[in-house]
Amino acid sequence: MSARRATVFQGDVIVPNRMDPEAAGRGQEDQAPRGVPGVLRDLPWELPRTFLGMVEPADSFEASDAVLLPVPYESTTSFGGGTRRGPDAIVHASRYVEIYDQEFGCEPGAAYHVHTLPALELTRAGAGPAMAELREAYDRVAEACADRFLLMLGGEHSISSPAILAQADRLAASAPGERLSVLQLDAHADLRAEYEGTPHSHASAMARVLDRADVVAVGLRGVSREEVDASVAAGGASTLIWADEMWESDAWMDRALAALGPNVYLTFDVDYFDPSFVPSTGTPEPGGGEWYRTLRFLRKVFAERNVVAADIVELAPTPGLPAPDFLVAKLAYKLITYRFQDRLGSGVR
Ligand SMILES: [Mn+2]
Repeated sequence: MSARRATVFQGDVIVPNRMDPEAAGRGQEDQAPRGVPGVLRDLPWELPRTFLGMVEPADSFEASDAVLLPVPYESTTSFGGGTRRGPDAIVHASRYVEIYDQEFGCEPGAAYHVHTLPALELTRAGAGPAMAELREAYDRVAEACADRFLLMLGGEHSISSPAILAQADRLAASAPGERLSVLQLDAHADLRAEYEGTPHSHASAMARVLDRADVVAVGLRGVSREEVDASVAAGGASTLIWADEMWESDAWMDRALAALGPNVYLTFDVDYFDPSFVPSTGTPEPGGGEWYRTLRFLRKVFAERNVVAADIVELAPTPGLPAPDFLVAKLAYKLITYRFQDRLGSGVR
């Protein structure tokens, strides 16, 4: 797997470095984009529409260490819409993320292979049928993935519940008695019993899983009284870590880690970030997480726990504003890198 090199990212206009002999489609035997005959392989083709713009071999899924599942589902977003376009924006922006990572002093994208699945188009017959359809699809994808790292890209946060319940069932089948922990990075608790008449709302995503998994929510700052009551009633199954306590010290990191069991599902709602970092989301709340401290925490979580699967949800791309898309693409790259950090060097720069 060879990594692609420097690219230029200029507002909405994206200019791959066409002079780079290592860029995809630049005449190397194994670098022709899929479907392009050998005699045309040295034309200046765009980067493949895959995560990180990597050329996918014919046996891409079998050869993969991580699998991306785009689920552009949107129906219950309450304030601003547009999460339907999230997965596409993430994959698109990821093609221009620098492969070299100074945190590890290497090119992690060359140490593992990521397979990008096509997007799942869920039924529009209503939230209930759509979530049932997702559960069935997710079960089959997770089964096919076996121990590959499955990262789902949303879409709105309601898609997390079927995925979490599927992973809770998989854990229970392989390790009877083990309870899954959910690490939720989010401005919102999503613990409403139902919202706007449906129990399948993005605002109820975690209420759906509380009786099957412990939920540790980090970065909260837009929470209702009812949700605080639901958390108290859930006892040890629900841990709330407020955004304002995260500003005071890093003690919250240990508190969050201590509340997580050995097997963790990570659900990352991008409204966790301060809107100065990610304004492109349906329900932006001031006072959220920032980049480096969040990465430090995530690296610890992946080092100290078995992260069985993850999702990134609620990116609603803003036309003409590529920075949030780029941030979330880089976040996805970081998550996969942290998952495989054991394979990488000592991190010497
Ligand atoms: Mn949220």
